[in-house]
Amino acid sequence: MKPAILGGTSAFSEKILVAKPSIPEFEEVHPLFKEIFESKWLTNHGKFVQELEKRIAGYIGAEHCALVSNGTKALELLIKSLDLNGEVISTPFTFSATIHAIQANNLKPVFCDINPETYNLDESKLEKLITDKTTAILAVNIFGNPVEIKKLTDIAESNNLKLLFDSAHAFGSTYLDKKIGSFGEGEAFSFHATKVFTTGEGGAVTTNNKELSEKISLMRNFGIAGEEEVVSWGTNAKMNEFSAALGLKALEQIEKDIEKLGRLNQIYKTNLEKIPGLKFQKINPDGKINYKYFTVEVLEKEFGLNRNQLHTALKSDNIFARKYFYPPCNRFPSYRSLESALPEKLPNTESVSAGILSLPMYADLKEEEIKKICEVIESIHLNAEKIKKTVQGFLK
Ligand code: T4K
Repeated sequence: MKPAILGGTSAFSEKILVAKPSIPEFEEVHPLFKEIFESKWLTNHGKFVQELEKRIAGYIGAEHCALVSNGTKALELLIKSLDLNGEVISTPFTFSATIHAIQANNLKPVFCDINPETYNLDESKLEKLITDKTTAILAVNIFGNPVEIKKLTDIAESNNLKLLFDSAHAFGSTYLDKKIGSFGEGEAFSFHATKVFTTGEGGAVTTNNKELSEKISLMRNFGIAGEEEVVSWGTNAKMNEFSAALGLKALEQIEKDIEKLGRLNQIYKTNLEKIPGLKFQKINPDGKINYKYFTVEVLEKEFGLNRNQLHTALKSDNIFARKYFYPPCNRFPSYRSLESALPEKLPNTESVSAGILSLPMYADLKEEEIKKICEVIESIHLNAEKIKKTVQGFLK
């Protein structure tokens, strides 16, 4: 196989994108949508939102679930509900929303470096960052990989800090045989189109803390407790009925999807592990992931090309991988002046972020398509020298 970047025929006639939503058949959601059209009840904590909250809490094994309009609002409201002040320690190797949510609450993010194998917060570096201003740790289960929850809980407890989780990627993942979603003070999920379980746009905070959940439920609806009662600060972060209806049907297929993604993950691994210079994320041995992301770290010396060159070469073959997450949040203009944002202090974040590539992964992806993607990657590796010359000049 000749890579398309060197003039070969493109491996795919149509674009293979990094994600594609896994949604039920239209016929399955149609009766629910019809009911919404007939009842004309579209939003404001309708019947489908209430039902989905119950079902998600049941699926996760958390006592409470508050649905919201997206994962960013879930994070913002979770943080807000804890009445924090000062500094919150988190990871720079995440989607922008994690750190923006800290900033949106007028708190100062403090970046802690990641473990270079798991890509999660390195808890052994965390304690040194705790000051008398620290009030919370916001850990991210990156690519669905559970963080060291037990160790983080111990650190949080012994330092009197709140522990909360950005579990946007981790719906359906488990830690010590328990679903992610009921650890710490609370966990924030995203149900965006790119996630393993989607409501189009959507999100949730799950928790075992009744008071917290009630607070969030109020805040997502302007703080309104009754017709003439606004009891707290609030915003509009409500989920609508169409999203909830879609979610009710999507939830029925989640375990099947995770099983399928697990098989696809294995096919990627089997076909890629023989290629030098591709490193895989190490999964927490106490956890199980939902397999929604498949990432490789490109080690330039062994692979022959760097991540950017591979990313460009794949595009010629109609494979649209993504650099999740590059640049890391510590390099964003809003955060780079922070003392903890200095790249020298975050060597693992910097190197993982420079080498990481998310390959296409979704339940509808066919096994043959994955095998073909792997063949393309192998042929790119075998032609690395020629490709390097071709892309030189327009890529670092
Ligand atoms: N915390 C973490 C750790 C997160 O990763 C995220 C979101 C959040 C918090 C915040 O949750 P939300 O507020 O978003 O609910 C995407 C998503 O927009 C974002 O939800 C996600 N993380 C992030 C990792 O990825 P982009 O800018 O890469 O998305 P986009 O539009 O380029 O889509 C990626 C691919 O998905 C496309 O190539 C095609 C496919 N796609 C996308 C959409 C929107 C579809 O097939 N259908 C669609 O409707 O950010």
